Amino acid sequence: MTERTFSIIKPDATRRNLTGAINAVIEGAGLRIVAQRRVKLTTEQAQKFYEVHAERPFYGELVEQMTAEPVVVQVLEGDNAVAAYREVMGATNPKDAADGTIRKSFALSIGENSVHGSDSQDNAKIEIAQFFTDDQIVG
Ligand code: IDP
Repeated sequence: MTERTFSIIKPDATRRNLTGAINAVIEGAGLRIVAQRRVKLTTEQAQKFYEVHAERPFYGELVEQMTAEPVVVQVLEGDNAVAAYREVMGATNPKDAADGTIRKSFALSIGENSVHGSDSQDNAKIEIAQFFTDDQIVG
């Protein structure tokens, strides 16, 4: 089933000029980049995006990391895109990530782990709507 998911190429990756390398892995996995924009998140945007983690000890550090440098926000489209992207991203902690995944190849640590991907179709819709209007997504 064709669906869409939301992706962020995080500051640790944009800082190291890895946008193209990560996009090559995304496209190699059969996902199409149907919207993409480079943006510097405000503290308010990052806090809102990660508000489910507001009570976690790493929340402050996470918001700081996500606002330190520009990010690339994306909409990805493909068969079972949510699950397909989670698989190619790899585990949250790069030490646990499988070979060939984005996090295994590029992540620096559990916090600076190079990419975000929605964890459900419902969250994908919510996250996409935070950054893109329907007419900005060209499938
Ligand atoms: P996910 O990005 O694989 O879905 P989540 O558990 O939803 O993982 O966590 C969101 C983000 O919070 C992670 O991608 C990572 O950047 C950060 N994070 C998660 N756990 C830790 C931690 O234990 N220390 C520091 N940062 C963390």
